[in-house]
Amino acid sequence: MDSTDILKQNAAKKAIEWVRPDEIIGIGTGSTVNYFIQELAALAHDIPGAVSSSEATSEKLREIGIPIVSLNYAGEISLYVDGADEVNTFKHLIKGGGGALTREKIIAEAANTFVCIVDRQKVVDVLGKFPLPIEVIPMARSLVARKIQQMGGKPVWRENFITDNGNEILDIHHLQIAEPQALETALNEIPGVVTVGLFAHRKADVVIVGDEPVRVQ
Ligand code: ABF
Repeated sequence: MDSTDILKQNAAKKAIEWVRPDEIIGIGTGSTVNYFIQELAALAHDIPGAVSSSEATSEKLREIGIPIVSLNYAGEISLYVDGADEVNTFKHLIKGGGGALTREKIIAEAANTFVCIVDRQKVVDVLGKFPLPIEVIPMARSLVARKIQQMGGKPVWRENFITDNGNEILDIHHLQIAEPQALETALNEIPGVVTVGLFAHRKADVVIVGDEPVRVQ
């Protein structure tokens, strides 16, 4: 295991402190979350079910004996644990590097507490070095790309990638996101945009940074 993986695992271990028995939990996707699922295995008998953000996560949860439930069945959930691609000190996030941003944003919105687990390399002063993913309706891809160019971004089509919802992704380079909430609102107003990978309006409530020692923000 390399040193970044150790940091991810440390963050994942800490997040277990937020898990309460007998409550349905929301679980995201990615390598950091995979460490969280490993830790969750010891508590699986106390967890009635999980809302999952991807097929990959669902498979791992089934392996440890946690049933998958739909969000429509679960309603409001108390806890959502997920990773991110970048995090700032205000707990605003860039997510969607793995392409599952729409489900992730829906589950985050439904959760009372969103605990984000990252290694220290994901923490930045200003969001935007990591290209911002935007899920778009396929017929609107060029339109959305032109609008984003006018806003100063450089959209790159994630070719040969279709989301779980049948849509496409533009990754926006060259953004210095000084005002994350305002940018999220502006991007959401472009027709054809399904989900913006900026989580500023529904930001994380808690950020656990895998560091030496682990930091909770
Ligand atoms: C998901 O997984 C995404 O929002 C984000 O793109 C990614 C983080 O993955 P990892 O933990 O592997 O860096 O949470």
